[in-house]
Amino acid sequence: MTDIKATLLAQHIETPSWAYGNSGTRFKVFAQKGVPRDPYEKLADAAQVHAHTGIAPTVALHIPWDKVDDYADLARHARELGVGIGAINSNVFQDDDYMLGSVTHPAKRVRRKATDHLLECVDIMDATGSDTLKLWFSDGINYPGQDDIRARQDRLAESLAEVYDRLGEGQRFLLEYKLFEPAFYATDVPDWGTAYAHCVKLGPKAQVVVDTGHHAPGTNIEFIVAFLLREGKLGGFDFNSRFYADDDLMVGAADPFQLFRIMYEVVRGGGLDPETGVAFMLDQCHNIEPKIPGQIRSVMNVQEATAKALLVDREALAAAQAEGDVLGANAVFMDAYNTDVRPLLAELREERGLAPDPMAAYAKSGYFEKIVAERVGGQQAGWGA
Ligand code: RM4
Ligand code: MN
Repeated sequence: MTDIKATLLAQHIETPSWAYGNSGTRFKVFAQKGVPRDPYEKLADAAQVHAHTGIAPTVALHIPWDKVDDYADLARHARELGVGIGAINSNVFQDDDYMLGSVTHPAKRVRRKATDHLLECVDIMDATGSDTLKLWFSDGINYPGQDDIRARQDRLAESLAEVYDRLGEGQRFLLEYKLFEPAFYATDVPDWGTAYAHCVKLGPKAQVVVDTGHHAPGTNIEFIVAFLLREGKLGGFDFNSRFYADDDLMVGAADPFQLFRIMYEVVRGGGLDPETGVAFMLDQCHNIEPKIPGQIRSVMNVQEATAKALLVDREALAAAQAEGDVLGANAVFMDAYNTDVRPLLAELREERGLAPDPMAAYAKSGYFEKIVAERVGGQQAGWGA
């Protein structure tokens, strides 16, 4: 048990700055009270999640949503709040120039502009001390024949190579894939195989990031996780959950069993070992629920799934597997999943001087009332703000 507790304490879950801003669907964005007006206020909210869970010490930024004049100052502000800057997320999907793609666009000028943005993100990593760049491309085509699928791969490879070469010592990029949306016919990085192939060609500083909402329904995500970890190519996760498409709901809300199965493969593959460098990031939007508690709940969901995965009796499982004991092996697995780990986690928090129930502690803290009173006027942050 002490081993399990130590491992759980060492796990870091990164929250995304954009989760604290307003978000919505293409039908409506509902503004909420107390929402941050700038990146400094987003970091303050993220620090609350860390203060109550004890395991969310870094915050991912999204550029240009989190553009500031002085990134070193933003990083200093984060440190003062007790958190650090995590992955820098590039954004080459919200400029009019990118209608037909960014790094895969048929026009050289647009590709240059997109690649320059990615390079600028590496500059921001230098300024903030971030070691991870996350690349997601909305690039793709809507109609058969619209552009040359193969040429678009060439353009992608060229841009990735330029960014790769710019990475400094101790820096890496994570390439994210997504099956569809906004492109509806052929996405340029639609699956883990495409991302993996580009990363293998580039070298050790390029790894794949698995956004759990970016697959076709029914995809066995834990298989992908096991495979990538085995190859040393699992850079991290963008956790969220989905019922239908890329719903960006709270991780573990739609399918806690799937999250457990994913975390088991992480444990099995040594992915909790900090040296493996797997980043556990959230990529979510809280469209109708309050944002800070939404993040706290999500961090807790990942922690619960991790605890259950750590409880799998690996020896008993291996023995049953070796004997071909199908039902026995499955029973060992399900035993761990069916264990209520909430008392263990409450105990762990108390040992660390935290409240046993982070949700209740946040609600009691008065922070929400404070930001609602203080954050009047100005422009609330949201996608694009
Ligand atoms: C994309 C992708 C990226 C995230 C943006 C907000 O769908 O998941 O990781 O940065 O959304
Ligand atoms: Mn993502």
